[in-house]
Amino acid sequence: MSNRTLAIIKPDAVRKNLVGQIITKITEAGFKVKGIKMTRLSTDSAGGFYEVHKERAFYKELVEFMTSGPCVPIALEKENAVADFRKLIGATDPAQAEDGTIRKLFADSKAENAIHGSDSDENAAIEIAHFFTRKELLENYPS
Ligand code: FUP
Repeated sequence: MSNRTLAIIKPDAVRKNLVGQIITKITEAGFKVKGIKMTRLSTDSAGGFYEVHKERAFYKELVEFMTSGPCVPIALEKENAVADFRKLIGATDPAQAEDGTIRKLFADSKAENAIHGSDSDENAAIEIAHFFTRKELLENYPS
């Protein structure tokens, strides 16, 4: 699973009709789409996804936001995917993000920051499995 990462185009960006522009940025940066869907997370699913932040003050607000509308999870492949994707999306707080990054271009705040990217190869594998079965990934489609 190294060379893979999970992106989520978050509900704020879906509401703002930015799905196409964000996917274009991702593919222009050399990432290949291996799996993609639109889904609305349940409270259980969003809570589980962000389990590591359970004790944080922003957790409840984070789960409410992530369940507030549909999001678009995308399994991506590229050499050095995790690090390169985090560079492409920029800092958590868009005010701190570098020019040209997806969060700088499209995010409004630290809480509603347009896009998620896995932070390690191990988490990428876990997060891809959170959204996609093996059969839903490109290489497993019948040719
Ligand atoms: P990132 O890896 O950049 O997505 O950031 P974190 O894993 O630290 O945080 C996950 C999500 O929690 C962020 F995308 C937005 C939310 N968050 C807040 O709402 N407030 C904070 O102070 C930090 C994170």
